[in-house]
Amino acid sequence: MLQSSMQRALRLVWAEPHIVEISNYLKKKNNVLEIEITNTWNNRLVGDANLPAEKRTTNATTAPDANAPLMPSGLIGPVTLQIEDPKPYVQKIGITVDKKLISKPEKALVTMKTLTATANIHYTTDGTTPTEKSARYTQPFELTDYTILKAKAFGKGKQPSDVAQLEVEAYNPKTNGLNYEYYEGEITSTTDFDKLTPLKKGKSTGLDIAAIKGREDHYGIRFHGTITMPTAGNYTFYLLSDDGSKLYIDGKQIIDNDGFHGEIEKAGSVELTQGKHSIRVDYFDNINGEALKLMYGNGNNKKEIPIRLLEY
Ligand SMILES: [Ca+2]
Ligand SMILES: [Ca+2]
Repeated sequence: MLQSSMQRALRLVWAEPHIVEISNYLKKKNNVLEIEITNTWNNRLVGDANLPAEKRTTNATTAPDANAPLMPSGLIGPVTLQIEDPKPYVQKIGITVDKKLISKPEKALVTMKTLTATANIHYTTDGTTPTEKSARYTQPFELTDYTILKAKAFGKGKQPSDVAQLEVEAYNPKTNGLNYEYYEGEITSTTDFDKLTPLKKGKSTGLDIAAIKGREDHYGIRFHGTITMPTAGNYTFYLLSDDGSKLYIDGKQIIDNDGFHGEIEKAGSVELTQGKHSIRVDYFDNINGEALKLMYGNGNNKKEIPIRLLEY
């Protein structure tokens, strides 16, 4: 006899196979399963034959006598809990792309794959979670602009895969990037720029000092343009440089990482509205190594500023 923790008798089993389905009786935690074993009715009759008539609980017309041997009884084997496998998951999707940064009008070729051969992959390009109603992936396709790809695979009799995600960056080289002025001299602070005349001016894809510098040491670059904030919020900027640098947004100094030093990162926060803001980064290298990197974050994320947000 099996009993659940609610003290409900589940079933009496006395013939093979000794299996009881208990799924419908289980609650989430702390189930107590008790198994009570009774003796065989043959042994009961032998036992009763040894008792005075008024104490017997059985009444049989033919019964073994009091000296008949008892039959083996009790738990006849180990008790096991059989747990069926839950529905298997569709294998996760691999998304690959031939380029993660598109310089328009370049295109990126996207390929998706799951090892569950019978599953269908569905995807979105607007950041929403894919459903079986989303576009179905049938063959590699091209992207022409910034895209957040999300894909999920669905298979018959299986649970859908996890969502796979990939971000492809894109920028227009005609409009995205920063203007620069390039200086040379014995520079030990970005304030020295005011005393110098730029040797050249131009447009740069981001803060690309290697593409601009005319010599290994003793030069400075002023980058400027606009940055478009996708949403309003409190943004933290992180400016890393060797040697000195400063960040200005809307004409206001946000980070002072100026001076003659090796690679150092400094941070500064600012409340920004959605839309365009002027941005300026002053940077110089005195001697030895050089480095310049600007990252930003809103909350816990910290990433490089996408070029598509910067304009000349
Ligand atoms: Ca150098
Ligand atoms: Ca240096």
